[in-house]
Amino acid sequence: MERTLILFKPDAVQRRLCGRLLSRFEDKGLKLVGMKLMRISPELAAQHYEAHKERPFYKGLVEFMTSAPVVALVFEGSRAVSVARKMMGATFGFDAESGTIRGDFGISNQFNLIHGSDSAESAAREVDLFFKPEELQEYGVCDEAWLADE
Ligand code: IDP
Ligand code: MG
Repeated sequence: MERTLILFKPDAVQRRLCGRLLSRFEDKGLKLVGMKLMRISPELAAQHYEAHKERPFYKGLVEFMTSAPVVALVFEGSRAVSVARKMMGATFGFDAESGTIRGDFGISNQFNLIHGSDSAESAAREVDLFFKPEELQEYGVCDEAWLADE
């Protein structure tokens, strides 16, 4: 079973979209194992986006991500990382397919509502950055056998 870190970015919280975004993940059958409303510090943003440090958009990205609260979530499920990435859609809202979160709710590039880990390795690193082990829940759900057949 795989885990992935999802962030509902400041624009999603400001636009009151969190409930609708969360519903999509619940509908898909991913299991919520961690969730909190939080403000990202500049230090955490720098760690999280370390790979983009040299990119021209980096400074604006850190300003955006620290500008207002986000919701951090951890979902667990079969192939959770790639399933969540498909649900998010392409990076830029104007480019993302309809039916995806970015494709359905936005048209901007920087303000693209959601972050999702891009590999199992990034997910492990990012879950660790955002959550203490005791903030993650291990529990069974009654329809698990019907949702994960491996
Ligand atoms: P991803 O979020 O789809 O994985 P990345 O390439 O990892 O996309 O970029 C991280 C974040 O940086 C994006 O979600 C977006 O908020 C921002 N970003 C990426 N490219 C640009 C750009 O060209 N202009 C402004 N912001 C960008
Ligand atoms: Mg990325």
